Amino acid sequence: MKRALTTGVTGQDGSYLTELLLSKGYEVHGIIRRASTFHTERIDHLYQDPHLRGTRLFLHYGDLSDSVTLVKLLNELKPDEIYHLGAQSHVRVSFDIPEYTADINAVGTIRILEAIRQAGVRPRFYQASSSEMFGKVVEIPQRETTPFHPRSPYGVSKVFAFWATVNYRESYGLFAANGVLFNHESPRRGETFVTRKISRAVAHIKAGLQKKVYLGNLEAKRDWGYAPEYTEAMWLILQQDSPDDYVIATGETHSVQEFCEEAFGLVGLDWRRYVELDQRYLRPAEVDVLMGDPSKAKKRLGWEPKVKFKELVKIMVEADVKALEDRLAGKVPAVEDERP
Ligand code: NAP
Ligand code: G4F
Repeated sequence: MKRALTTGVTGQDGSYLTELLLSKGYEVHGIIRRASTFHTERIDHLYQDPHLRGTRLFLHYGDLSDSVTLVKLLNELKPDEIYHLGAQSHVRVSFDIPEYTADINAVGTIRILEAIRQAGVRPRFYQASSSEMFGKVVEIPQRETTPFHPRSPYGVSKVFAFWATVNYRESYGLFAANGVLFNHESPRRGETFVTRKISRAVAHIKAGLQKKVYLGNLEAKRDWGYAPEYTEAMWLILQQDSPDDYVIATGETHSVQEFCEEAFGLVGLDWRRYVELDQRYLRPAEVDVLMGDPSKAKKRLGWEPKVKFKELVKIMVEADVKALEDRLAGKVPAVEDERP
């Protein structure tokens, strides 16, 4: 039985990846941060499964700021594969907390890579790199050879982590690989990312519980894919004969406004009546357009996206409408969606 260690196990991608690895027979160990409230709702269905609990899914307290624990866990667990997904992953927030973002995303990656060396283990290592590294893009579509020009502390931190991964591969012969993933979404997407903010707002507005949704730049364009398919790509990247870096994307790009049109349209509403601009959601520097070229992943990994834009919006809106209906049926009070 293969053993995987995952950082960011409580996040969107961590939860889908854990499902995938368990379905493939892996023993999965996840690192979670201590919090004052529960924050494992994305993996509770797995952790509470009586067939898995304490047998194939294990959670360990740790933090990417704490190298001692990382070394200790690697020594104890000796994993075959490490999926490094943990990060301060919000681009807008990275302008507010740049030092923390750099510490967790950039130095945190070095901490894990060094922990691997110090523990004397040879796991395969996956780094969750990001299309944000392309930033002010010099070509469309972006591919593995496109130069980076990050536009946020988050993007800068991910460029550091990308090159740290390449450097440990070249310096120490580690099987260390980057997945350069373009935006990927799902009903488990964090509520402050734009797609989920819109799909939740559509559900609340349709139910008469919210009047408006306040957004920033509607003209930004993103290459949005479906998260469960992207975690499959992560796994494939670590199953190759040799480590390499791959762009994972749909090859399409759509604006935030198009997302609004499609999402409100699905419930018969005109988005223009409900979407308002709030300057607070604008960024000091914006990434105007992202569109990836996944042809290397198709050729080498046999990976191809199946869910495209319209189906993705439908999956997310339908999930939020249903989740709200279920909550209301259970008489759980709905919460107005206006978080930073
Ligand atoms: P997410 O939902 O925000 O999850 C982030 C995870 O990192 C959470 O489990 C979080 O734990 C954990 N984390 C944050 N700070 C930590 C710390 N100091 N120590 C340990 N763990 C910490 O992000 P995601 O969308 O699943 O993305 C996964 C990874 O892919 C991230 O590295 C992200 O930057 C990268 N990425 C994402 C996309 C995308 O479109 N989703 C695209 C490209 C790259 P808590 O639950 O405790 O907060
Ligand atoms: O949903 P977003 O916050 O995602 P963003 O900034 O593209 O970052 C996500 O994708 C990256 C991959 O490229 C990941 F690496 C990263 O971890 C994260 O998962 O914003 C998308 C676009 C931006 O242009 C933003 O300015 O939507 C625009 N936007 C407009 N109004 C908004 C809003 N973004 C947010 N979060 N909230 C708004 O109200």
